[in-house]
Amino acid sequence: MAFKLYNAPQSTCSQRVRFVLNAKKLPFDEVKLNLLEGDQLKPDYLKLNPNGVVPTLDHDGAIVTDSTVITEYLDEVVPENSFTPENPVTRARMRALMHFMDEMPAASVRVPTFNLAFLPKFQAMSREDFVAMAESKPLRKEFMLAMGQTGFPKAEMDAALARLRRSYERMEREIELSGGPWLLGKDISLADVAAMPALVRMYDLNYADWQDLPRVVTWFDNIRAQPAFVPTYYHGSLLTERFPHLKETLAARA
Ligand SMILES: N[C@@H](CCC(=O)N[C@@H](CS)C(=O)NCC(=O)O)C(=O)O
Repeated sequence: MAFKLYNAPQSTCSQRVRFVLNAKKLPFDEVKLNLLEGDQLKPDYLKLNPNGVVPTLDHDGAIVTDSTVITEYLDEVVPENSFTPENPVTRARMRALMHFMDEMPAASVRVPTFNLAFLPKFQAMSREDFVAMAESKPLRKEFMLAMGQTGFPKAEMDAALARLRRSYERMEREIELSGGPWLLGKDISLADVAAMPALVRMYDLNYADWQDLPRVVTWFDNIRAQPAFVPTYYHGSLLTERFPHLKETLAARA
């Protein structure tokens, strides 16, 4: 059984898949795409993933896309160290939470990420090059054009931060309801994995706005203490490791 993962070190969606592969101790070849250089938009890659995003998993030649789908797929083909509850009702709750994570924290985190980390790269481009790059993105064209070369305005940034805050509050309630320490109770599940990268990203950006939510604080400590965490977040996976300018931006904000 051979796994090849097309991904990017700093990509939050990729981090979900790396975590599950590492937790299951599955060796995998990693193809690292440079998203800022547009590797994800090259014709050969678009044949694998027409959305022009990472991650994409190649399992013995079978192509699987979309991070939450990939993590469920991995749990099906390698059920050992399962992340999926056996009870169908709990399993449905897990899937509903995975959808929530995609719609709320995972989507919202893009605004601070692009504004704080990636913007200088786009500002250095000519207007023509920037628009051509934005227009070539199958999924994110409008997102890129809305950001433009000046970044998302304050109202957009505030809205993203508010959506993130509501996501942490929802997590706090879910952990309380299930008895914790994980979202669905005593066992870690794919819902926790789906949530993880957004919180790690916001922590890295010095916006860990959940310190008054004790269950989320413990959840965050617990997920970072998982053996799969360190190999998943190898050097270069955090934005502050990859973009030296960020340290100054974040210090100026403090
Ligand atoms: N729903 C997709 C979203 C994938 C996604 O947005 N990937 C980002 C990195 S986390 C990407 O490849 N972005 C490339 C781009 O914006 O051009 C998934 O979960 O796999």
